[in-house]
Amino acid sequence: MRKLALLCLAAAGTLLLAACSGGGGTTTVTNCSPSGTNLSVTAKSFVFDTTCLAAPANRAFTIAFHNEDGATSHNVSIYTDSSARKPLFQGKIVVGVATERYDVKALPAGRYFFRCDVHPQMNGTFIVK
Ligand SMILES: [Cu+2]
Repeated sequence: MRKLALLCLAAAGTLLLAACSGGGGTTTVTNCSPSGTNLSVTAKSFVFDTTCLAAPANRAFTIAFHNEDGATSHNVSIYTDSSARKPLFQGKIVVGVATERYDVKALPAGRYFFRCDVHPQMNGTFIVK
């Protein structure tokens, strides 16, 4: 009986550790693959629901951008890299809960960067391939 209780404690400890190192469930994904030309991303509680977006190379695509933060401005912009100096696309800023469909021109294959211009800490990898 005592042995079982100890085992359970150990298991609980491991779970707790796993939860801590996982950063509360938000993992940074830096690799993903395109599946069609209709992309979608949601901003909620000042984070995007993904840290990786992907689009097919040399084809125009759309991004359905959902802002779920009331009275808050967000957008999605794509830059050549994380310095955010050279924009490839800058999405219209969406204020409050709304959805905006962005039309993005075809991009050559590459590994780019996306972010919210209002909150640069909201960002991720943008893959075109
Ligand atoms: Cu934002």
